[in-house]
Amino acid sequence: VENVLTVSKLARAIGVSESSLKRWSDDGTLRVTRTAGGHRRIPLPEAVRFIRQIGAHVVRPDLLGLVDMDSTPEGFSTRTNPDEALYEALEQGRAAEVRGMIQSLYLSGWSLPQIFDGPLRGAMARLGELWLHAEWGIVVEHRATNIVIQALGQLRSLLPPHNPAAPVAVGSAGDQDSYILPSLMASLVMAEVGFTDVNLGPMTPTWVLRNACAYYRARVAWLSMSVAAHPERLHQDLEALALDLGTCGTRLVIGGRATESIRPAQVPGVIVARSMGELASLGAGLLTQIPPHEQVP
Ligand code: B12
Repeated sequence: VENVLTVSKLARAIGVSESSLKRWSDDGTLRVTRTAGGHRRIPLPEAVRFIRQIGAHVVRPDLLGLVDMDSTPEGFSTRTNPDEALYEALEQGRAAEVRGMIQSLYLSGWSLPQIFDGPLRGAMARLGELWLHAEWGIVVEHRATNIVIQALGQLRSLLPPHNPAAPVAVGSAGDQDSYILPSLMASLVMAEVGFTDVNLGPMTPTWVLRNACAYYRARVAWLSMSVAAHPERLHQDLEALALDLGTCGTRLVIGGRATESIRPAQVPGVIVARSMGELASLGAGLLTQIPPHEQVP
């Protein structure tokens, strides 16, 4: 069911008066829809956009339906460095708290790349050290990965409404690559930039990615590379993929921890990015290059 708010609910959620919200609605800062009877309604993603824009502080997240935010520690999103709290919650498997923390960062104005390249990447890298010292570390990293998947799924419901006419970006991780999070993050980043994102996920052979790009007439393809078990073969695969995608007008962006091991600089037609932040900038740049008649208004 779509989460749609009344003015009174949103006002109480962020601790402002209903009349202020109505003023913001009248000057266009808050975009409302109207019921048949003329009452203002605010879809949750618009409420989220508005909260981020004016820097509002959410005092009653439950009224927005974001109940997990109630389990985040007091003052979490306003701390300059939430890395430690996020790491601890992930390490101890406190799923609701992690989901709430991620929502809280997003609502307080962090961009998706800031969350992904910062606290999330940092926490996962630290968790990755644990198995070297104790077997339990393997439980922790599996559990943490799945908690982050939940958090990312929730984030999607907070993104601005998707325009079905937006150009498509398709992506995956390679056929030997079981890592779920990097491609999932790339997908959300492309969605936030304004693409229709299609994530094929881990263990995807390059020919499958190529077929999907052709089917969707993708403008952009991303390939996440966390594992390069056979760098030579991967290098060749990438060359062939870049060539094929080039002929159908799809730009190929690659990134991930294993990128360097395949000498990407020597593969023509491949754009290398080091972070989700770089992917977002590239994506935004590529969107502006789309011919005006194909652009979404
Ligand atoms: C979770 C995890 C696993 C899980 C994965 C679950 C899953 N299905 O996703 C499981 C348990 C399966 C696993 C298995 C293994 N793992 Co592991 N794993 C991790 C861990 C802890 C987190 C990975 C993760 O999701 N990180 C979060 C992502 C988002 O971070 P990221 O990859 O750095 O991505 C960022 C950038 O690279 C970039 N980026 C990524 N992709 C892309 C794509 C594009 C287009 C762009 C622009 C940018 C970009 O943006 C991201 C955000 O900033 C890492 C630690 C770490 N450093 O990450 C170890 C780690 C990667 N694993 C490691 C190892 C050794 C293994 C195993 C070999 C263990 C074993 N003995 O079996 C196996 C091998 C699996 C395989 N097939 O290769 C080592 C690798 C060491 C090395 N030098 O290669 C690490 C570093 C842990 C460690 N310190 O020892 N692992």
